[in-house]
Amino acid sequence: MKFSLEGRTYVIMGVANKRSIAWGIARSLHDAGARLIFTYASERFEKSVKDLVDSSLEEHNSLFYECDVTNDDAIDQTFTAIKNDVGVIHGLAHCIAFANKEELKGEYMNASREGFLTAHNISAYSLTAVAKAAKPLMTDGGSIVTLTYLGGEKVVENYNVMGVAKASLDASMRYLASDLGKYNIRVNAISAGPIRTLSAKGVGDFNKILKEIEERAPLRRPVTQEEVGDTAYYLMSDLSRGVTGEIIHVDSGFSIIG
Ligand code: NDP
Ligand code: N5H
Repeated sequence: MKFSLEGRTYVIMGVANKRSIAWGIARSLHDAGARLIFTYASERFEKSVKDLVDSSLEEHNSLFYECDVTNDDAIDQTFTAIKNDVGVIHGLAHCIAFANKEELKGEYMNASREGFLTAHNISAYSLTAVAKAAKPLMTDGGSIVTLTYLGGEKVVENYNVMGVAKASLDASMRYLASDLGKYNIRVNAISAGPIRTLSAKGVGDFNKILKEIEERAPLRRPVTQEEVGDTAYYLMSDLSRGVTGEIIHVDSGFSIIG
């Protein structure tokens, strides 16, 4: 394979279950021969992530670490442990977001200060915090990929405070790309179309959202975790060596429709 990822190690943050976008990324990178390091928010997810990896990825030599991105000490400890255990990493996939459920309906104007700060803390600041912690491990250069959504660029019903947090995430991605380019570390975002994951469960009217994609998106169908995974593979590989500070829409073309 011309762009094999054999001999390379990638940190995947945000696998909750087999429907997670992070899991689509993990499988694409694994298929290209990469070694994977998984992080999860708390110990209670350790077994389910390990079981998923053991039962689904052939001949893996993955490693697992707990990392709650709201905690600076936890981030430091995680990346110190990764440095001690593997030394160098070649990329990181940040697939983490959270907002309180009550913020994801009605009018944005009603966002509480606490809800606003929680969404920004977990969904936007965390990229900057983990990029800073990962940088010393990327001594061969690297690629950082985050997951964003159209609601950060345009107003999307019910997305509310998450849209404002994604706008902050998108801008953080560009500033990080500017800071880290001199170390040959690239930073990009994938803007995914709606995918039914645990996070998407119970928020908004997902069937209505998917119906609109089927009727109006150029490709007339929703995207899959695999399609997002393959774009992450492109961004992690040398195929994308000239690309940084970019948002790639993997959304069946929906974002171009007015
Ligand atoms: P998942 O529910 O599968 O993943 C969300 C992840 O966020 C979970 O693994 C969760 O970890 C993690 N997380 C939440 N809080 C924390 C924390 N404090 N520390 C560490 N991890 C945390 O959903 P998706 O795969 O859909 O979401 C992944 C990304 O994709 C998000 O950024 C989302 O905004 C984005 N996205 C999703 C779209 C969709 O339609 N699904 C569309 C566009 C973008 P845990 O389970 O361990 O709590
Ligand atoms: C316009 C829409 C639909 C309405 C808004 C959805 C926003 C979703 C994003 C956040 C991340 C969802 C979220 O935080 C859910 C939590 O309040 C409750 N869920 C949990 O706590 C579960 C158990 C854990 C695993 O979830 C997290 N996140 O930790 C947007 C959709 C069309 C697209 C979409 C779903 C975008 C997106 O950013 O995820």
